[in-house]
Amino acid sequence: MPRLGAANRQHCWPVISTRNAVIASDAIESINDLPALRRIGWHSDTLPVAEQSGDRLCRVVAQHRASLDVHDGAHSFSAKPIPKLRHALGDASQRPTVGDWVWVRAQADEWHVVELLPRRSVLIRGAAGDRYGRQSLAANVDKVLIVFGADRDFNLRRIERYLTLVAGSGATALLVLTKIDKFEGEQIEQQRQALSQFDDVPQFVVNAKDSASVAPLREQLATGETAVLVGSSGAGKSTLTNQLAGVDLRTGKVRDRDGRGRHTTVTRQLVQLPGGACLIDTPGLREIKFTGEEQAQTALFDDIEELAVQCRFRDCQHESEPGCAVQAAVTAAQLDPARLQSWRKLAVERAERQAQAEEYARRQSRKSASRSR
Ligand SMILES: Nc1nc2c(ncn2[C@@H]2O[C@H](COP(=O)(O)OP(=O)(O)OP(=O)(O)O)[C@@H](O)[C@H]2O)c(=O)[nH]1
Ligand SMILES: [Mg+2]
Ligand SMILES: [Zn+2]
Repeated sequence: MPRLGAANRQHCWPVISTRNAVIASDAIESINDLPALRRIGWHSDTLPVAEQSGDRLCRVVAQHRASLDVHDGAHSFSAKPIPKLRHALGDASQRPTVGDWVWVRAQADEWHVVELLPRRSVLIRGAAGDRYGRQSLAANVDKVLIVFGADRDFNLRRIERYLTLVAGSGATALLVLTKIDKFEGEQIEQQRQALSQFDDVPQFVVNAKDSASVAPLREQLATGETAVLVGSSGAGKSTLTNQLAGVDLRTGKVRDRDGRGRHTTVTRQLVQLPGGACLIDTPGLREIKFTGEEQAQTALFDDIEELAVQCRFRDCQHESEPGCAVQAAVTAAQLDPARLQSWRKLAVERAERQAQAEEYARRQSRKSASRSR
């Protein structure tokens, strides 16, 4: 059996290489231990049955190019996904990602990730680039914390994009405005007001560097829950992780010129909070691309959708049709035209991605049909 690292009691688990670690005396007993696994976010009162004795149920806690760091409730160690999981169906979102539950098996003197368990929730975005592709950002998460700074990072349209992405994930969104200590109260108040359009999404306004300021956010992260932080580079995700978890992840300066971060975090990583929740820090996203599978937004634009059903024509495009309730609201200054524009743009984009996804699926099935001929 490959060697295991000694049990790690810290909240942030430095991963022990399989090559030069020591065998922990409790390594065997700790295997598939329900209470231990519940402490790292396992949600059920029972455990699935292992295919082979010795298989270890683990959670993926970090993702590297060719390997994963996994945790079995007592130890963190490195394991390699078997080829089937590395190239899963050509769809990258089906490969194990941080937060996933996997079966890990000892083979020769290495640990291998042999199976991916079904996900309770997963945050997926369209992969960067033109080709149709999907990338999962985090799996089995309860909450997605959308983090943005009160500086030039503040952008309502971008928040709408994140909310759209989260809507299809099975997790709940929270908004976290950071860096409020750097700006006048008046500016923060304006931003708060602007955020009131997302009034059904819980909101937190914080100085990520100040423990008292993040206390209300900390209360949201209950024992056994998993949350993931997403947002642009420089938004303060790692600063928040450090504050909430009491760890010391690298954080980076933001460029004065344009307020952009420097992509300091490069790997996704799950850490445990003292309160018993798990938190996943992620690298800043350059692009929020849809997969086409996001659910049509009901809550995000419910004001517009409520108006739309009042239009005279069922197929009203809300442009210049007579009896258009949406245009009437814009004229009466009850609806921000930028929001209307955004609603349209997101719908068009989702439809385009959906068409791309269908085309991709057709091509894949043609390919597999010709292979089986
Ligand atoms: N004053 C103040 N500075 C903050 C706050 N949040 C983050 N910062 C600073 O903003 C910079 C970027 O923070 P990070 O935590 O590295 O940002 P990140 O979102 O992890 O960025 P990437 O890892 O690049 O995606 C650092 O210099 C932080 O100290 C805040 O609430 N107040
Ligand atoms: Mg970071
Ligand atoms: Zn209309």
